[in-house]
Amino acid sequence: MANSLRMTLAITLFLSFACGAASAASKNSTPQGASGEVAATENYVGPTILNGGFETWSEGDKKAPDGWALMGTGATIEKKSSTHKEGTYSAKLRRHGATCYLFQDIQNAGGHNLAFWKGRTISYGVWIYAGQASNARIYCQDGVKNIGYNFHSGNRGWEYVEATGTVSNNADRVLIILQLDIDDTAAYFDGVTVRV
Ligand SMILES: [Ca+2]
Repeated sequence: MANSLRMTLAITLFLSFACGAASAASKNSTPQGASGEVAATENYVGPTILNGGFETWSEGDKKAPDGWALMGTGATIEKKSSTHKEGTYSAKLRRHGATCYLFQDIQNAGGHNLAFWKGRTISYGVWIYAGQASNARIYCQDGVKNIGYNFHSGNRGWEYVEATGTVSNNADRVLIILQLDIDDTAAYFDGVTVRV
């Protein structure tokens, strides 16, 4: 009986050690999938926004790009290659009579959910080309409040406009919003990023 007990203990200890070693190995490596994508690990956050570079327009060149929604009476959106900052295309947003918005709820981007974002401080930004000050901006709305914003200076050039904020603990959305406020103008947007 005593020998049997000792054997069971030895096997248990061996298994715990082996599992611990395997666990430690997985934490310290970044395994590559067949497609070359980095598999999820403890420290890997994954994509935080979809089509942030406005390269994909499955619905057409004058419909909201994939992952994004357009809102605002009279607003137009257009895929543009003539003026872009990254990749091949940008999104040209034009206001006509009412404040307009191009927005994306990023709560499920990269397989995340609201729990991932709540209480998390994020930095987000976008390249904007605009010709009027205090008109084109980026901000984040979490259903409780706006968490940060920033405007383009209006200098008729590309500027990286960014802001930082902390998502509310009772947030019910995480909207990244590109907006044209006040005047009927147009602006180009490209390369939206969200860092956590
Ligand atoms: Ca682009």
